[in-house]
Amino acid sequence: MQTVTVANVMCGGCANTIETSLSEMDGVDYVKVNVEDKTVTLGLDEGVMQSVTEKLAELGYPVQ
Ligand SMILES: [Cu+2]
Repeated sequence: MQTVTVANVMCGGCANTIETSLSEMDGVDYVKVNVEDKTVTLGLDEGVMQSVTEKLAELGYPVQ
């Protein structure tokens, strides 16, 4: 598991968007957003972090 801090997470809707989008990606085994801390905890296969980072930016929640 690894945790990243992301910008712009404001509410449960943001959390849903992130969790739904990332969990559909290949190699993402676990994704949990903490709205209060603006963090995303991830369980990823090797080498998937780059595409997850790109997806988060695309969704409007860039990794800090
Ligand atoms: Cu929101």
